[in-house]
Amino acid sequence: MAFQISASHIRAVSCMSSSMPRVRSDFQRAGVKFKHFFTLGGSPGSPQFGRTPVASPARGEVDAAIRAHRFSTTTAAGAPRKFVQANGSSLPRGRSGWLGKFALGAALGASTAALVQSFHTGVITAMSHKINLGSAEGDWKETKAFLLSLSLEDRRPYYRTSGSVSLVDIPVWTPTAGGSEPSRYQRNQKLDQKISVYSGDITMLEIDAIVNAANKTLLGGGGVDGAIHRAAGPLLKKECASLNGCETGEAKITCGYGLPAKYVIHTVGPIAQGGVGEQQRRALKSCYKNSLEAATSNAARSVAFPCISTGIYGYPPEQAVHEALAAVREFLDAHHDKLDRVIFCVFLPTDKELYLQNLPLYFPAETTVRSKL
Ligand code: AR6
Repeated sequence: MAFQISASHIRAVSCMSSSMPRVRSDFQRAGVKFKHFFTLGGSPGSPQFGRTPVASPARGEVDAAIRAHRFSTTTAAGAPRKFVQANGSSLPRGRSGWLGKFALGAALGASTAALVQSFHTGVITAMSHKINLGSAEGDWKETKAFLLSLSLEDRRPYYRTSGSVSLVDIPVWTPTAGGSEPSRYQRNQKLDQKISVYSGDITMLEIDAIVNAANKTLLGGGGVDGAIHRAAGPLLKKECASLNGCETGEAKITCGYGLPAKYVIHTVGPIAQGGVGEQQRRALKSCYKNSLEAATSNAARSVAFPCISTGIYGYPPEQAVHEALAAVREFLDAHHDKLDRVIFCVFLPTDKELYLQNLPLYFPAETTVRSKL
């Protein structure tokens, strides 16, 4: 099945609309060439359908697709919500749909913005046919650029997880009066709405960034690292392979690919099986601080942490919790305007207890001032 938009199609449409010169210049400003040619291989239902362009769009055209998508100032009533599933199954609205929309829009004298929207929707649709997050064959750079150009809603059809948990469904932690120990920090009201403790699988979180407790190779492993790589799909490993590893305490950021999280921040915790000394403590705190720095420098406003180093790397959880809470508190004190939410994602009930017990030491409730009278 072949599909072509050529200058003659555009000319035909231009006869019907006096606004066409403006449309043409808008397209050109958006970086869209007038002789786009998308020929998609396979037939609907076949594994090749839409994934093997006979004439693959050049990189510049992919960039144009992304620029065109960003160019839009409307939120496209009627824009496709679901193009293609991450497993490659097909979509409710096809190429003929957008061509029809394009021609009809022109015939009815629709606004330039609506025409541009229809056009870029078509370009994005064509690009979406190339995305297969279950295969290691794809170009991770192209896929990353495409996924990061999408709105949250448009990215949802690409999730490879069986579900997702949205930020609005993760309750904010309510500061409570601490136990017998005095708080280590002053109350800071600006931070009260920014902390959550979430019990469950970090790969399900539909937030800006999740943190991975990785190893120095960044090529995957067991524990939470394995879970993240499985859910994201093989392109995550491809991008990780380009990063030249990561030192203990450092952090590097990648796309989330098939995850509901837009980004994955990979950090390498200290190995503490031989005991915890000052070096391990500092390295663990750096993991949290550097991960938050990676998040904020990529405009990620919601970040979830697993309990770094406390699994395979053997850091005692009852000590690790203090490094985690102190690092997050200190970062938020300095940069609270750059983050909306930091989520401590706990997998074990014992870790949940530890966080709930210790949070008041770092994020205290208002201290009750007793009257001396
Ligand atoms: N969601 C949230 N937390 C999880 C999940 C999950 N899906 N799975 C495990 N955890 P670990 P480490 C918790 O061992 O100690 C890997 O092989 C788990 O209960 O994943 O930093 C890497 O490649 C624990 O609380 O990470 C490294 O070689 C926490 O995640 C090495 O393990 C961290 O446990 C890193 O070891």
